[in-house]
Amino acid sequence: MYTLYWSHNSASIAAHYCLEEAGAEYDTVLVDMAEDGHKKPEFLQINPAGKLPAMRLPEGGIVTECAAISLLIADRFPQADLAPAIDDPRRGPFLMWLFHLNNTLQPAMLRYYYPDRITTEASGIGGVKEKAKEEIAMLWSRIDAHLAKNGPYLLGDRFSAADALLYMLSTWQECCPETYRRFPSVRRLAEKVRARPAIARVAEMNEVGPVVA
Ligand SMILES: N[C@@H](CCC(=O)N[C@@H](CS)C(=O)NCC(=O)O)C(=O)O
Repeated sequence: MYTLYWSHNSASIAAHYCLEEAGAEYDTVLVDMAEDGHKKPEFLQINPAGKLPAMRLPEGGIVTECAAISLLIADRFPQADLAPAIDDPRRGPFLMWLFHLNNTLQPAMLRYYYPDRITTEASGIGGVKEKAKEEIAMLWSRIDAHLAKNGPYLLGDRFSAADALLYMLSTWQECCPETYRRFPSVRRLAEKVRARPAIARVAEMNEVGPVVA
């Protein structure tokens, strides 16, 4: 049995989407970020970084990082078709998008949400947030152009775990107001992903509403 440590609408949701899509046997432990559950000693024993998500494996041991968990689940449940196989020509683009989203877009978002980690100057906070917003919009516009040309999914007509991650990020809109109105191909992908029954179940549990412009 897998155990996912999660909090509403945090980065745990991408991992959660994959577990549910895969039909994996798993249970969940709510680590309520609104109550600083991720900074409590019980959780720090699970992930000393104090971040979500974390997942306990059936064989023991913990994996953190939402993209790593997504890829692990995709690899362990190949019948769910969450990732192209290792020798599939789309494997490279799949990894590229998964890493790009987790390693470039998501950190820009984290700079917006945690600006005090970027500067020691209180007066610099506003500038850090503005710069992060600019970068996020630029990254969405590149992704949108790719999807307009090659979509509806990141890999064309094939859904993958990278789309689930993209969908999660597209719902974090305080850092990019009106993402769906500004980036219609991102919106099209989000609508298709949100319509998947497994994704809808997890989205509802996380209180993520339907896609609206
Ligand atoms: N690179 C990590 C980032 C995880 C992360 O920053 N999660 C946020 C929630 S969305 C968190 O736990 N923040 C608490 C903190 O950084 O103190 C991942 O992709 O899983």
